[in-house]
Amino acid sequence: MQTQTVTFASFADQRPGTSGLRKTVRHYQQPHYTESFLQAVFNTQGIAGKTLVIGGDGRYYNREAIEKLIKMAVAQNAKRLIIGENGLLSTPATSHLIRKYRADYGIILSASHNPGGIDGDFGIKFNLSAGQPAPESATEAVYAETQKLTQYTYADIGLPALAIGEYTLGSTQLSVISSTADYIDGMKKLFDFDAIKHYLRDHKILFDAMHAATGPYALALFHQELGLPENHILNAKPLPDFGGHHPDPSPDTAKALQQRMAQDAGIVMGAASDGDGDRNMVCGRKHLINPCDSLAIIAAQHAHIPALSGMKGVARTMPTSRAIDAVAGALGLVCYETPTGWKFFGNLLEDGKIQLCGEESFGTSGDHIREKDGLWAVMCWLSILAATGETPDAILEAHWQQYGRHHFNRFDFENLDKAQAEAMIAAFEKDMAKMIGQNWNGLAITNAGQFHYTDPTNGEKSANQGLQIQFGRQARIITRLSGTSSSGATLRIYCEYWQQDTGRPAALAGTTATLAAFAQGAMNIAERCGRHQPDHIV
Ligand code: G16
Repeated sequence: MQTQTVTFASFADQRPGTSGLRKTVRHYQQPHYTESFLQAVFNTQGIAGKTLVIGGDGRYYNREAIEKLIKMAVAQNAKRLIIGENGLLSTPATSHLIRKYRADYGIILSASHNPGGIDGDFGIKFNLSAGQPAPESATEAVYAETQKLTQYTYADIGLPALAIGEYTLGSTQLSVISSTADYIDGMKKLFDFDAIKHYLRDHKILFDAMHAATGPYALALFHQELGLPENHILNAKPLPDFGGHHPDPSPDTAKALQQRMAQDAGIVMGAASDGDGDRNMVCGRKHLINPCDSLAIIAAQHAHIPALSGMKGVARTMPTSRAIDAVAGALGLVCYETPTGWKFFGNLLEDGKIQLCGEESFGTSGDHIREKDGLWAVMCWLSILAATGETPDAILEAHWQQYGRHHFNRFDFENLDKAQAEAMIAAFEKDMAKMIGQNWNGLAITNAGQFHYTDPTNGEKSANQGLQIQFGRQARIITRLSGTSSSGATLRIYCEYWQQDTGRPAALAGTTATLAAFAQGAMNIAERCGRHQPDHIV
């Protein structure tokens, strides 16, 4: 086997964000850019003698990146590469496979919910041996490595088509496996398939795979295993540009789902997932189930979900509404609050402190893997529906009645000038201390400042994870800059307002929108960043 060593000038911009290194496809296509990041992962995690799981969400540039990865890993004597058929693996399936095959680590080629195609985004993230997203210590080590890296080696060989089979390349075993089989087997151990199958005989759901990684999994699970008619799974074929759509489950993007639900009154629940299958959106006929409420309801109803039997602890990210805290309080569960980023749940799950976790950005999962898992969340909902015979709307409304409603919305300002946005956040932080004790619209500000996190399992500290203004248990405003945008800066403002009696108008008219307007004014977004309105309200 011939190997080639390539020398290049190191890159300064390869610091991973909330979830891996996300850049535009064209940025990744620069000579040596992809290889530099991969080599930095190899150098910090090791490659000779290692077993890796490799998969991607099927987006544009996936195949090229996988081929580069294989050639580099072979030249550098990886022991075994486990790859999904045609290079396709959802993020939750990758986490499952890393655990199942006791791999040393995994590499996922995905920019998750970001748009795809040649003008879209690409991303690389890596997960450690328990299947969890690399923590900050590991991603910072990769970043430091990229700053000095000037060389990589690859094998000058032809590669087999990524069809299921075992191949030998140099001293590396290449195992191309079914993308779905192991994952579906795992699901069988977590849920009562017979009960759900029985329920789906008389009740129909609709699932939108958004032409992304989840399509083959949804067909295998809902159609082949659970008997849902095939035409109830929309956009099931993974496409490099996601069919020109934005693979981010939300009422704005899952249009096909909404149209079909409007046409067919027999559909009780709609669901969708994102580019790499880790996010989920669930809706009834009347309500979108806000992800914060969905998490709280899964916790409240966990007795109906075999995967969550014996649940002791739960966690949410800091911006996620406190709906789950109310449930945890009532059920005697411990509830943890982490920074944004699934990676922060990893140690809590690994340590057995939590069995359920989730976040506002449409992420929910349990302790079966170390990633969020869109299909798992849908299976939780199906378990609840099958056990109670209720509709999602009825379950949501009954939940609000019992625990009060935590109104929640996120207001996103996209593509801001990065320097301006950072200066605005810094100036706002300075002003915040003065806010404590002030009254606004009848609400007292009880706390204001940065959120810092100390991991309770190992004492690792993560500072400056977002600014929050607290109005006791009544309301919260949180703001931070996104760590997943590929260009400029995205400012997120998360607003939560708790209303105990949902039968009456809320005491704060406009609830979350009024809170957002307050934050916009306090931060002076119009003057500092030239924006008057958010681009998206989720
Ligand atoms: C990732 C993280 C999530 C986070 C989301 C948005 O998800 O795993 O924890 O909520 O990004 O992060 P940000 O607010 O920094 O943009 P995914 O599905 O994109 O990998």
